[in-house]
Amino acid sequence: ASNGRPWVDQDLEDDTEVTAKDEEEDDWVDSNEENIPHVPYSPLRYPVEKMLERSQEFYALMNQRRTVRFISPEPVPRDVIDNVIRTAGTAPSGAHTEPWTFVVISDPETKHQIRLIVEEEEEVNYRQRMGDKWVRDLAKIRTNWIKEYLDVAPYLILIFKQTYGILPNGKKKTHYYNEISVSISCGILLAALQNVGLVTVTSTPLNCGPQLRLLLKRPANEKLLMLLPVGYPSSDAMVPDFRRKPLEDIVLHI
Ligand code: IYR
Repeated sequence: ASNGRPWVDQDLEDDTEVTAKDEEEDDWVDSNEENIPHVPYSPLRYPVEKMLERSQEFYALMNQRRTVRFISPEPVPRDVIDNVIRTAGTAPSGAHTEPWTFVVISDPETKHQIRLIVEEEEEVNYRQRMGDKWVRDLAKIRTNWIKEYLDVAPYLILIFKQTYGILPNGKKKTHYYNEISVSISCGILLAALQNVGLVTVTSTPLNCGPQLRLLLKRPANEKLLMLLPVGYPSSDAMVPDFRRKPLEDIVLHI
């Protein structure tokens, strides 16, 4: 299916990619930015001691991150959310196309509409689509299709990947590696949330993308990649007592 689109890695391909047929249709343009200047770059360099200390501290911070499904309704400053999304927008992207849209929902009615869509689909997911093995594999996490956090969290951030760009003149622009680019951006977003003491659940609601896209009036080139409810953890939040693999089990030095 990726014939003629060498930037689509077959291992990463899914049915939300632009198809070869879409491409034939019309109106694709080349970048006309070949004259962008190149400028010197010399960021701060740390002494080795400082590097060690910073690497240890950042690891300690990130190692505290947990997926939390119990989110407090307490308000979170909008400026913090803006900065977290600015940070996510620093991710690298294929040919610097920045193929992401972050939709931030605080409106209670819209959050509730999202909850209704997600719970209806998730009930079918758990009862039918996922199958017995998947549901058994999830038992240890104690989840089900009821997602209270979708009403309760002060913000829902829906991250869309732009499968192609649309220029002001209506022409289409290729968004190389859009899925991995937006996924990296989501990872940076998770780190930025952790950095300010907020929590989330990295949810990828199965079969909800099209309905949520329509609810939020997003264009057809945008596909839902992730839905993050964001807030402070509630005071009685619980998480499974998971352990992480030790370094020896995840690294190979050659
Ligand atoms: N999307 C469902 C099911 C689910 C799937 C996986 I894989 C998880 O790690 C957790 C949940 C839900 O959100 O409940």
